[in-house]
Formats: sequence, structure tokens, C-alpha cells
Amino acid sequence: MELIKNLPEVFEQFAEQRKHSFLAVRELKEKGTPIVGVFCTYLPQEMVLAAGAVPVGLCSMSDETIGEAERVLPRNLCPLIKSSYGFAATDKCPFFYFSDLIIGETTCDGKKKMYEYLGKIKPVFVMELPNSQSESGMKLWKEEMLHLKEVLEEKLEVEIAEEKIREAIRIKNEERAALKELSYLMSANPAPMLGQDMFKVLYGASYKFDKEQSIAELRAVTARIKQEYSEGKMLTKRPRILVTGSPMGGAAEKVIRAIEANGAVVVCFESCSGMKAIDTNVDESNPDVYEAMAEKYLSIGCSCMSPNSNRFELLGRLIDEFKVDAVVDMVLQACHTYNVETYGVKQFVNQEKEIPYMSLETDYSQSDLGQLNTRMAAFIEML
Ligand code: BJ8
Repeated sequence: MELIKNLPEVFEQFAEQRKHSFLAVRELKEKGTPIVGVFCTYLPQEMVLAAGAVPVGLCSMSDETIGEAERVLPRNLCPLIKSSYGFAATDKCPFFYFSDLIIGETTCDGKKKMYEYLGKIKPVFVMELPNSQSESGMKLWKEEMLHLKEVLEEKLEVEIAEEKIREAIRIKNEERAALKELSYLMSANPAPMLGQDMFKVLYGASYKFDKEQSIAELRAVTARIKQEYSEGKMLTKRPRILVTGSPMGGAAEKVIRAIEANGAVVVCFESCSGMKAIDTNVDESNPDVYEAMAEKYLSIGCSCMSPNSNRFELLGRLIDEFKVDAVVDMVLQACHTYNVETYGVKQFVNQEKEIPYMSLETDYSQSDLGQLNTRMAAFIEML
């Protein structure tokens, strides 16, 4: 990445990354590189990389194909599931179109049932994710690592050497470390930049297929922001918000914009689009690579786990480290697990961390923009 570029330009470049990678994925395909479509943070991307394939995120976050999806799926289903299915069924998602194999996990009920229909369009393998982080859950998840290896070897007609897995673990660990270093720049008070710009980089980076290059670019952006901060380029002091809940991205970014348009700044994302995915690494010193991957991935604090104490542990730590003034819990419509957890999160945030909390349910439409703004304005004014 050229360092002469201005930061706003760099942010825009990352924001456009998903679109650019439509072309990149076609080029990869033409060169014979297998493409594996993925949906969830629990998926050990290391295994896909070790198979010589490229993992691409298939979660769609726009309402463009929801109408189409509702011909098959119920209306009162999470928009992420409907949107992802809609793009796949209408052939409007190039990532889906080029995927040789799709991997899902038994996370929430809506997603795992949707995979049954996706399987009629493309080869789909659903990993059996336990719904608790118990000893038996860990045993099952480790077995699923080996199961995934077999499926990848069979479907992609490759052999996955352990050395390749170790190499992929090293690269993914480095990528997570680079993303984490960048994210932690927002722990400075005043914040160096708006959360919506930070989000563009975090989200865009997940669509960079050349991981070594992406790591170098992330480090260059981090160095540039640090340098500008030391020269006094930063925001004025604003209320600092942590956003938690369902995955952010696409149409749901309206929540970040509403928070920041009303004078606050989003300093941290405790979700799969942020810290949930990058907080911990795979233990490279563990001689058993499958166990090491199972441990890292099973520890993710998603609301499909019961109980979900890891979410509260991470949330509490991030509230302190990012000097957070209030928490906004964004729940996608009909996401029952995150919705049920809002009560526990509210109690934790209000009583243990003693800061304000607000939850909101939204979808990928623009119809609630006015209401969203009014609620945010009132909430932020109170801080
Ligand atoms: S690890 S958050 S990526 S499951 S929002 S589809 S949960 S009804 S996306 Fe997720 Fe993996 Fe968990 Fe992360 Fe269902 Fe809720 Fe919709 Fe969701």
C-alpha cells in the first residue's frame, strides 16, 4: 500500500473491497483455485487455506433479494439468513456462484435449516457445532476438525499435509494480530477516527484474499493512523460507544451512522465483525493442530452457546480497555438467541459495569432510519 495516500482514500479503498473481490474471485477460479463459501466465525479458515482453497464470506447484508427469499423462507426470519439465501437462489452473489463447496455450522436454527435448501443448489457440508463449551462439546468440535479435513480432501481432491495447516495457522494468527492492533487504536481517548471508518477497514480486510498482502496493508494503515495521531489528528472528545450483538455490516451499518451522526463515536465492535473473531489466536505451541484449532474456535462467545459466559468475559474486558461510556446492543430481527441475551447483557452492563445500555432490533431496510435517529439522539444526549 502506498503510504502517500490520504487516510480517507484508504478507508474508501477498503470499503470497496467486497466489490473488487468479485473480480478477484473470478480470476482465482480461472486459475483453478478452489473457492469455499463460508458463513460463520466458528469455521476454522485455516483448514480451507491448507487445502489450497480460498475461503469467501457468503453472509449477505442487503435487502435486495429478501423478497425473492421470502418465496421459500418465512417472512419473520433473520434478514441475514434471508438475504444470504436470496442472493444464492437468484445467482446474484458471485462468491456463491463460484464456490466449489459451501461450509455451514449448526449455529442458530434458522441458519441450519436454510442450509438444507442451499444444499439443493450447491454442495454443502454442515459442521456439527456443539452448543456448549463443555468438555464433551470440545471433544465433538475436535472430531469435526478432522471431519472437515476429510470432506475438503474428498471434495477438492487434495491432500492436506499437517505442515500446510501449521502454515495457515501462522498466517491467520498474524492477520488477527494485525486486525487487533488496528482495532485497539480506538482505545485512545479522544479516538483517532470515526467508528464507521474503522469498520470499513475491518470489514474490507475480510474480503482480501492475499493474506500476506492484507497483513502488510493493515500494518501500514495502523502505522499511518498512529503517526497522524501523534501529530494531533484526532476527533474531539465524544461519548464512547461499544456496539455488541448480531453481526454488523452492509445495511446494518445504519446503526453506526446513527450513533455517530448524533455526536458519539463507536470505539469497539464486540461482534463477529470485530473483536469476537480476532480476540484470541490458535495456540501454535500445541503439537495437536486439530485440538489447537478446536480450542480457539469453540471459545467464541456467540449467543448460540448456552451458557455464553465467554461473551460476558470479553464484553467486560473491552468496556474497560476501550474506556466505554455506553453499550448499544444491535439485534437483527428474529435473531432469538441474541434477543434473549439482551436481558442478561443489560443487567451486566448496567449493574456490573455501571454504564448505560440500549438494545435495538433492526433489519436491512431503511424504513426505521427516522426512529433509529430519534432513539440514538435521546440516548446519547443523556450520556
Ligand atoms: S459466531 S454471530 S457468524 S452464528 S443474526 S444468522 S445468529 S438469527 S450470524 Fe453468527 Fe457465527 Fe454466531 Fe458469529 Fe442466526 Fe442471529 Fe441471524 Fe446470525
